[in-house]
Amino acid sequence: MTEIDPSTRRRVLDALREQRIETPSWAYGNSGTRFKVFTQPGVPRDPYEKVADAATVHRFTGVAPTVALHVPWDRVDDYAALAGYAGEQGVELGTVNANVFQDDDYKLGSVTNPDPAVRRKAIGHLLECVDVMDATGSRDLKLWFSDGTNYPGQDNTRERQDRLAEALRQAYDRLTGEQRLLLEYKLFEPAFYLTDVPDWGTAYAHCLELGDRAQVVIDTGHHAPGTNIEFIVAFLLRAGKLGAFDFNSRFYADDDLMAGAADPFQLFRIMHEIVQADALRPSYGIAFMLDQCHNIEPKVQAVIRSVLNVQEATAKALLVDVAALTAAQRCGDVLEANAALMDAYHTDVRPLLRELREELGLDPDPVAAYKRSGHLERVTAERVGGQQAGWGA
Ligand code: PSV
Ligand code: MN
Ligand code: MN
Repeated sequence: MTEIDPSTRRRVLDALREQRIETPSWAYGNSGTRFKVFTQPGVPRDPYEKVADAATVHRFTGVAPTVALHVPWDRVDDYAALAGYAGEQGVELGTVNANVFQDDDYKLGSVTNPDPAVRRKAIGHLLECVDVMDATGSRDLKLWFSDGTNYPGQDNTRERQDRLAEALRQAYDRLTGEQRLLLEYKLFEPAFYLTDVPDWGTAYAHCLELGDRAQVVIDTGHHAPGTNIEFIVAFLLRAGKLGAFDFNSRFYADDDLMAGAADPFQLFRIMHEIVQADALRPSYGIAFMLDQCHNIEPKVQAVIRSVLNVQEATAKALLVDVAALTAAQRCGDVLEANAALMDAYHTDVRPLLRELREELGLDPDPVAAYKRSGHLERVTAERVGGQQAGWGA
């Protein structure tokens, strides 16, 4: 691509101004692998400090005005008060993520457990999460289940699907107003033989059964290597069933590395589907979230970098010459069609993004500005004994 013409520039800047990226509370806490959780200086000691870190990311990027909660990792006595605090900090509380994967009772599953008492407990937690949403004003309940089996014969696969459907129904029926249920799938882990919601097709089928306010979450780290994720995006968009993303990068499995770090071209291809469907604007309803853990890198800075990576992929997707692309597609010109995409992908959008930030009254280089701000030094002095994100807790 050569020069960006002024009207394209304006169109792209306007779309980018509207873009919203939600950051996860757990990205700010200490995290690690099953081998070691590393502690970092200045890490939040409670949900309030996680919200404060999310607000810091928003102050430097201008496009991350909400923070997702994970319950019970972010349990507080008064969620309305937490929401009030978030407002004072300049952000809002976003998606509520349920957690039915860290209790001894869930060894054989949570909502699909063969024991009805365990299922009741798990469903009780899902309903409690909707209570939290009522208090915080959150729109979305995000459900990911670690449920599955490790050995053939361990449990009855069809009955587990029935139990899952029953639990989802109870959670869905508890929603009111604009609230939505978002169902996330994952190929494997922690179950290794069979996972009860292993793929988008399973999630989609359950969401269809539930109704309009049930939609699918695509976590970019939850697929087999080589999966064409943008196809899934396109399919779900067409069906009106794409509710949210959990963006992150993977090299091997569910690595939870920074979005856009491992495969920025994949992120561009995903955002191209979104832009083509005019689904970027917040009013369309997709929640663009990050789901990441920063085990070895400074956390706030890494979240800022991830937000910028998503923004860069989006800017490139917005630059695709749709007229040229469509014309080439219609006449079967494979190479010109591909070139239309690649031209946009190869455009250096960093000057455009600097311009955007200047328009928004922000520093054009958020990472450098954050480093200069002294935030890390300040929280390191203030916060002693940071809280673990949840993993390995
Ligand atoms: C599961 O791997 C997952 O992607 C779900 O979204 C969880 O809520 C999250 O990770 C916890 O980090
Ligand atoms: Mn996820
Ligand atoms: Mn994951």
